[in-house]
Amino acid sequence: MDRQTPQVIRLADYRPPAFLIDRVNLDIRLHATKTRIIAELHIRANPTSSGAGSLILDGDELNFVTARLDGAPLAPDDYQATPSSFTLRAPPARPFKLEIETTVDPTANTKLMGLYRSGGAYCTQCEADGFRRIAYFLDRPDILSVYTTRIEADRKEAPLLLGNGNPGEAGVCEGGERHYAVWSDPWPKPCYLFALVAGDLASVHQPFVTKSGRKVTLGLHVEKGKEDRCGWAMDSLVRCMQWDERVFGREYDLDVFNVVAVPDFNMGAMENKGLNIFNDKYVLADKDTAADADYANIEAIIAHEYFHNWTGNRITCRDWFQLCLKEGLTVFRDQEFSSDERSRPIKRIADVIRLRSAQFVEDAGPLAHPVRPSQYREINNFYTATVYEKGAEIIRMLKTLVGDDAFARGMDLYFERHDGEAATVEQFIACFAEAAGRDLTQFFRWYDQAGTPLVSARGEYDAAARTYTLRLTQATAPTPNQDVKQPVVIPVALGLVAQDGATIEIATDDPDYAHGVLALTRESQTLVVKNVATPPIPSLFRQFSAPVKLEIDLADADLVTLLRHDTDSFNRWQAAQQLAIRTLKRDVVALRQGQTPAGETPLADALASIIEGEARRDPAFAAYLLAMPRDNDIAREIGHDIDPDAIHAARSRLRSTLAARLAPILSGLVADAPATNLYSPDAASAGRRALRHAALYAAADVREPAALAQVEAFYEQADNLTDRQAALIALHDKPGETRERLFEAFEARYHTEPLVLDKWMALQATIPERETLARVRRLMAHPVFSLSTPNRVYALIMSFAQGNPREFHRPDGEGHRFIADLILELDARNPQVASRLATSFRTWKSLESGRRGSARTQLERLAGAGALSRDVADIVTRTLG
Ligand code: B3K
Ligand code: ZN
Repeated sequence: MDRQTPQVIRLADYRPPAFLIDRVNLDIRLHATKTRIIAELHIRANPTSSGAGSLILDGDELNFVTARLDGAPLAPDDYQATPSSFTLRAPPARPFKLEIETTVDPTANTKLMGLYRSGGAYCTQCEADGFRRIAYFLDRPDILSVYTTRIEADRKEAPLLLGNGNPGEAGVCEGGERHYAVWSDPWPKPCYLFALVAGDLASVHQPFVTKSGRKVTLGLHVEKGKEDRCGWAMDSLVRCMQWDERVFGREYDLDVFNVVAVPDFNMGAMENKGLNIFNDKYVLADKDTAADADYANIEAIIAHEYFHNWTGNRITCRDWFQLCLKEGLTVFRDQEFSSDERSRPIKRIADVIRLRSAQFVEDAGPLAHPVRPSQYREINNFYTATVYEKGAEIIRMLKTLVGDDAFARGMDLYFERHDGEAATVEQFIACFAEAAGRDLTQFFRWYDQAGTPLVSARGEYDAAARTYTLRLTQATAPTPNQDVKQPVVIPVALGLVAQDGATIEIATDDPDYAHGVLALTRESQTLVVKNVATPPIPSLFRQFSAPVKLEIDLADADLVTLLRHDTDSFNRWQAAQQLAIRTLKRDVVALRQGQTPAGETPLADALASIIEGEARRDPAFAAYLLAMPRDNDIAREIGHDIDPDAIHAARSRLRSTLAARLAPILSGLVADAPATNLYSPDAASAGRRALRHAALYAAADVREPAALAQVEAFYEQADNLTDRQAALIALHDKPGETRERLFEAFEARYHTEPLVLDKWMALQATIPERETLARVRRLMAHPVFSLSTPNRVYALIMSFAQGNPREFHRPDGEGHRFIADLILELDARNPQVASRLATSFRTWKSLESGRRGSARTQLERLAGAGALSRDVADIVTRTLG
């Protein structure tokens, strides 16, 4: 196969497997460079599929040793084995047992897919197609098998042996140096959920009793010496297990649940049955090494992986096109858990910021794809914000449209009907159509159609008739391979606010309106509201009821009214953002015409008048009101002809304007210094810290020596990482001695903590200054940095490429060249990490022409480079478009 144009796999070509594998018995003898795997596969022809023919198993970089059929060695003519496949030419018609022995080298495995080593331990990652790097198999999610795994290893090197399912027999091997453990998983599962861990790790255990009385031992396994950083993850695990019982009626189904933290991991974590494997960044936490955001992430990701036990594991995906079936739904579930545990309004704002910054950008560029793609070249490139975050938004809209009760009935039906199956999105949606008694055909377009719909709204008030007429239209721009778009079903949660801030009741005969939500199903629709006594201000998409862009012509004064009085907290925050974006857009235009931007904004007075009250009412919300759109957000809102320098200058100007107006009001909040030794990671405490940090950030902008000294004092008094990091953030774009001194102090304090130095590197990589590229190059030589550890690459290199638009898109093209060089270097080592880095070019078409040219040069250079991985080749080809 030509590596530059990998083969396209299409949803339309799906066929049920010709063979089934009911049982898998694995015997894995771990060795640093030559691990031996004997896989005993119990195979039969699939009765629902016609014409079996030869059996072709997938492999990837496997060393074949021997094969036996029903206990007898195979003759050379009976089979063919290569590193990437095993073919049994004439499989028996009756069920048969195929034993194949292979060897792999886990130490040489730098791709971190299949069996590899991390921090001295052995671990695995099989999703999406890593199991074939361990054993020849039908590596597709619709092959469900019951697994037994015997793991054997050196006793000293790996005293702890973990597998899927429940622990069974264990003992010492002959000679006494090696030992083994047998693990049995009673639940049929696809091979992407297979896992093993073997190593010398520290373990923390806790008992858990499910609501029906099953006794479960929860285990957390981490690098030795880190056991006292497991408390938060364990607490989160217990809470999410109870929540899933309460809210979705889902109970755990094994005797043990193990979570292992490893330092080398391509993404966040993996939901292997009964044995979740995590990037250690999402497990370890104490007040000195994890920030508030880390605590929130750990809670969410522990829950996400645990929730997969039902949405993903008990019910899995028929094929990889259905990825959103488990991912979108599980993200929705973890978002709901965090909302219930923390603050629903704050969680919604955080999730929408993330959706817009990752998914809207993806959906507006060359990598746009439907939530359920219809084709792919490399499935690992489809673990995207679209599949995950937009996938979750679709579930949220479904709940809004059918109502809470029908949604709950639909979920119950789905669990009952499809337990133990590999399902499709159609089957999932059918459960809700049935539960709600509703035709969801049009709703299904959300899965098939890429692009963010643009909703335009125009309101008209008729004083004589006392009616308010709202005209809404929807349109979705063409995306790759999809020129024509159909209207989708858009739930518009809305309210009307009077000029004095009072709520106006909505009285309408419109059949598409119910309980505060208008279902916009056509290209254009009109809602007529009666008995409206004064001209209203529409508050649309409350709680961000649909993943769309809204275009509405509101006066600044109307936005200020919404900011002050809307009963919907999301739209209050949205009004502040909108006011900021207006100012920023205007100032970017001025700057590009060589004028000095005004910087003035109605937002300053509006915030000044409410911020003290908000700070008392909900500090976390006040902090969000004060947080201005970041450079990338502004670029996304402008959308074309992007000049990152002008955007940064406009933002700096707005920041100064707001700081000058608000710093005096906020100064009391910084002075109100944190009491020592009282750190608590709960959401309310984190919210109070976030507000104090917003105040510190504003204070730092005033920039007198006294202001800088205040930040430094704050750093020195801090008793936790969150506060220390906030001081660095406040000074991060304030060149000078104070900044460098704080960065040095931070490094000295944390030189033995790579995960904390990741934050230190990420902050430096995002300094919006021309010297940053040189700084990043210097940091690559820092003892903690390594291109082999994904966390280090994400912290330093990815932060530069995706969090520092001024420097990545330098006018001299050096930022683009630097990242392209690294993509090539990383690709040889770890294609998944390289391909994630390559997505940094996805906004290139929206840049102004000079920068666009240098991005194109580098993309073409990458496209022309020989021996690219399928992962990077796919991203580069699609990005060039
Ligand atoms: N299911 C895994 C992601 C696997 C990524 C494969 N490239 C983690 C998660 O979404 O829970
Ligand atoms: Zn997931």
